[in-house]
Amino acid sequence: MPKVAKGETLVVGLGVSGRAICRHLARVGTPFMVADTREVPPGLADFRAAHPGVVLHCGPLTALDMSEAAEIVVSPGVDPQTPGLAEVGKCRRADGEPLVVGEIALFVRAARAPIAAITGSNAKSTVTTLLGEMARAAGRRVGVGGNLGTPALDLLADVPEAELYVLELSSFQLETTPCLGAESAAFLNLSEDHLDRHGDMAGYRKAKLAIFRGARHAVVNAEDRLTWPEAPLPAMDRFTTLPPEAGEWGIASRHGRDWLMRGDEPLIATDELGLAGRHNQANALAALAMGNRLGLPLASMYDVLRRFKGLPHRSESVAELGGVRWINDSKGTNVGATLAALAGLGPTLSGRLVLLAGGLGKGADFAPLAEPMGRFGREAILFGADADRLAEALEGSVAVTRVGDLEAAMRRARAIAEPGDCVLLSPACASLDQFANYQARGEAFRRHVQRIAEEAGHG
Ligand code: UMA
Ligand code: ADP
Repeated sequence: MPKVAKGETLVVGLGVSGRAICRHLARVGTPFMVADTREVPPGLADFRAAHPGVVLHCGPLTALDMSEAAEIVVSPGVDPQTPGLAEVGKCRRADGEPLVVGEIALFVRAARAPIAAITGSNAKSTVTTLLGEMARAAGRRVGVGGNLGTPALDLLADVPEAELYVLELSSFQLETTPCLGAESAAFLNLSEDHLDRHGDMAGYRKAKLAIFRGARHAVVNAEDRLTWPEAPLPAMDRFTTLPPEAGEWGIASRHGRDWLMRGDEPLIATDELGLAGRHNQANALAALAMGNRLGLPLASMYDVLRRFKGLPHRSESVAELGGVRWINDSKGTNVGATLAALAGLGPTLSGRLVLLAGGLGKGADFAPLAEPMGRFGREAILFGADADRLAEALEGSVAVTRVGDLEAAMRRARAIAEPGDCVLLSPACASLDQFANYQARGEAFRRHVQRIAEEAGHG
């Protein structure tokens, strides 16, 4: 049986993170070998070129003897319960640290600047990008990445003089991080996702709560107790979309305008924000609370909030045609994200929402969509693998039409939308039944809107 040599580190996975782990170990001079459960892992050619001579094992991990490995570093997509790994999951190294860790454990060991970390079922990328931009606007040398963009370990080399790291962290990454020690850690929200890996909501939440281990400051959602740490931390800020209590970050009306507030103090009017929707106002508040803790000046944070229009595919305004807004929220890949988009955009419209949804529902319960669709919806136009399950959940609350694909859904939307309405692609589902990924689905939406604009003579 092939064996990890005594004292060598084993890297599991040869995807984006796995290759970043290899680069890091090579830089710090730690001897390592690599394993991937797939016969032909995706990063093979890259790996061979970058690390000639490093041993690679492909296939089941049960066929590899790990008994003398100094450390095992698993990629986020690899379940620590995978046969072969599960058996060594409880082992400790001589220094008492767990034998099996993830890339973020290595990052914490090597980083020489404070870490601001963001997790949640939704809005991680938006808040991470906002906070990173705020730090940049304040003149800080900052490395921004993690689950989004650049893998965390690559930031150590890309931004060697960093004064701050802003990391988006998934439950998969947190599950294998023994102690993050963040200067500021935010847990934004919790809704069903990734239950196939974590078993149930309790397991999923537990993985995410690891963001608070060793943290000096927490940012949590006042409206969702499940985001709160179980043990007290040295400092904590709470955000809410309601009028805030003393010390909280929230939203309140003053002289006919809504304002982001800290306690009684108005900060910036919501109509000045580049981002649309109530859910994004919550995201802005979370970023402000973290930035404030990190000592970023309010003025430069407001500048960013005015100019940041959001990331592509997240409640992204694509066009306004004949009084109808077309919004691409293709990243709405779970029910929680679509609920936020409905509740965030619905109240801002003079007309109603035409929702385009469907795809792979990952076994989720769609019932919570019925109430906001009843309140704000004109029609739900459904396509893809789980259209029938969605229809079952929505019928009786709002008009429902089933079509074959996104393009047909958009033709139908164009026919029924009235001025003041918003056509919202927020599928509440993964895209993989009809598209390569959520980006391809969002690009298809954008292309069809462009065509509609040209036909209507707007283009
Ligand atoms: N895999 C195997 N065998 C292996 C190794 C991987 O079958 O030995 C499979 C995994 O089960 C998974 C796929 O390969 O289906 C990719 O896994 P990976 O760990 O190699 O993934 P990476 O390419 O390293 O990308 C990971 C994150 N992916 C996951 O967590 C699944 C990326 O997040 C992240 O950007 C990247 O590291 C850099 O840190 C993506 C993601 O979908 C965007 N994240 C999930 C989400 O946001 O919901 C958590
Ligand atoms: P993540 O990185 O966690 O997937 P993103 O910022 O990419 O988060 O946004 C993903 C989806 O979540 C988008 O469809 C977006 O509309 C939705 N979303 C944005 N803000 C919130 C929020 N505060 N609560 C719930 N969903 C949100």
